[in-house]
Amino acid sequence: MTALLTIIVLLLVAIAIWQMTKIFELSQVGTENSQIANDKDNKINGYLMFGFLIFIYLLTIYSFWEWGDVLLGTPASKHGPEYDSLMHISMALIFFVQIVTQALLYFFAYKYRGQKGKKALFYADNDKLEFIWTIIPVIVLAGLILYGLFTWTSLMDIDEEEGDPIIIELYAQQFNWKARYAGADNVLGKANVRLIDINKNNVLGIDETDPYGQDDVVSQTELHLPVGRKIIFKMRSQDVLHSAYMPHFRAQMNCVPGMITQFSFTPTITTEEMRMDPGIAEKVQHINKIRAKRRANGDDNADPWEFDYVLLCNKICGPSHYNMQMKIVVETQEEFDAWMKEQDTFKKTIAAAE
Ligand SMILES: [Cu+2]
Repeated sequence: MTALLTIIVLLLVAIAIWQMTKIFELSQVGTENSQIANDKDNKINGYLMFGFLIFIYLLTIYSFWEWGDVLLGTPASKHGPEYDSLMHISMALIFFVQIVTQALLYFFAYKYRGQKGKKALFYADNDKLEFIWTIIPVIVLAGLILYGLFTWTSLMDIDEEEGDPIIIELYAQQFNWKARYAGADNVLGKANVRLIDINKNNVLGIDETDPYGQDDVVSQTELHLPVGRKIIFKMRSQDVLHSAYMPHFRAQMNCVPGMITQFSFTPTITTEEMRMDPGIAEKVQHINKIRAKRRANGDDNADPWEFDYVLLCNKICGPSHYNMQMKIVVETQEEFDAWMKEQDTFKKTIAAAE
């Protein structure tokens, strides 16, 4: 019964809508009701084109004004400024081209809007014009690619013989990082995922028989780096694709299961010094203001925050990817040596477990 009533009600509503549209149509008699755009319609669309141009320009300016401070601040590695100039030049070029081409696009859409009696000009081709708009992008892009390649070669400084580097392994797994220092001999012992033995605390699968591995030091919580020393990172992954991302040092490299990837940089600013950086100080202040408010409301994540460098994962590797991180401490060589002294070597860890 209810179903029948519902159907009847729906039917009546449909009839009412149909009747109302009929009345609306009748009331339109006498006004122009053509589907073909007239000069007035075209003019409105022409102005709307201009309106959209202004909208995207304003949106760009607003985005920079509102979120400009979340861009990466002072680079903390030797190659950082070089990397930043490549980024800035590329972005400046993109913005310049985008501002000019968008303005031309919408200006011409307005200028050549439809008008009664106006006919499009048939213009087959123009070799000179085509040459110009081909050769300019070719030169600019080739220059940019060459500049990028030179920068890349200069950044990928993984020569172990030069500059007295420290070799550190970054080991990625769902969802944490571990760091392995090569020890006094500065050579990492062989390691394989099959040799992982949790009972012996051999979390990285270091080969117990390899003499190079005996003095290796594994850190599961913090990555300590001495300032001014070249560091060569060797990345491994236990399970899926991860990416070691250290934004303050302008460093990122994928961690691929079954192979070792490399990256190197020289940290130039200690954690203590970076905390004094005006950009960082401002960020910390801003976050602590938010945290103070949370504290007042009794929410969690409300403790005052202090800046630390961080190693993040930059490949979406699973549900806890967002929190896959490790604190990085950049300190003086003396502080680094003192920290290293407190760490257990692999040999000691194994002996303790047995
Ligand atoms: Cu990951």
